[in-house]
Amino acid sequence: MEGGIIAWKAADLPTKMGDSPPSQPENPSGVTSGDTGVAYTYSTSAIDEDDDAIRYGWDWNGDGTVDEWTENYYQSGMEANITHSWDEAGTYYVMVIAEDVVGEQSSFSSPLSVSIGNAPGAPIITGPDSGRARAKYEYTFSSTDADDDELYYYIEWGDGSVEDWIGPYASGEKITIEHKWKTRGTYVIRAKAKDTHNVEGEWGTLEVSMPKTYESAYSPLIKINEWFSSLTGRNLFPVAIETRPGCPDLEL
Ligand SMILES: [Ca+2]
Ligand SMILES: [Ca+2]
Ligand SMILES: [Ca+2]
Repeated sequence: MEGGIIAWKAADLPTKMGDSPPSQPENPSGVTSGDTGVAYTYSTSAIDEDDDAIRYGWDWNGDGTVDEWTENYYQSGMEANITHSWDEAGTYYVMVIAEDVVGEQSSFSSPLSVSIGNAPGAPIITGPDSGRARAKYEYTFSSTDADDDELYYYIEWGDGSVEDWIGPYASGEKITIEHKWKTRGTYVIRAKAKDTHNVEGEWGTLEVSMPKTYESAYSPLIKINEWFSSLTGRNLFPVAIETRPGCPDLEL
């Protein structure tokens, strides 16, 4: 509804007319996750230095254009409530602007992120929780989405490398990815999933420990040891060499 001073006066409400715009409204408060077709209440307030009455313009999709003005004007500083529902699943950024009775507008509030539709679950991560640096291991990731949406995964290996929103994969599908850590240490693998409506789920984690470096049977030191041992029947180095079949990948 178009309002402004005329509607305000027609309603026989007191008018004050200053030329200062209202303050930037308080960041919208209200639910941040919900379902399609359900009406949710959002609130805000702003202050007008001239004590002018204020109406609020709500941008329900974060594109910087007001989609709906409040029907009423509110006293400066008074909380204003409005309800809204979304028809489609997705992540929406809700912002609000204040306009006083003379049409002076504030800037937009900061956005409130609202997820509509079910978020995917935190991915379950399986794979070896300990091993050797420089050996390759396989990890599987899987998340399910209650809406059966297809999913993308964002995976951090804990060493600075990431898989950046790979997918889409079917909900519940197990995806397998190889990784190797270059240096010894303890790492936390973290993964989150988002659905095709950009609704993100929580992080899943798995801590892995790579306490030793994988040594190859072809390591130069081992070759020298073998040569020495073949000549003398003794080891040159007091080493316990383990080779791990299935981990043939080497960086020497
Ligand atoms: Ca004003
Ligand atoms: Ca808009
Ligand atoms: Ca979903």
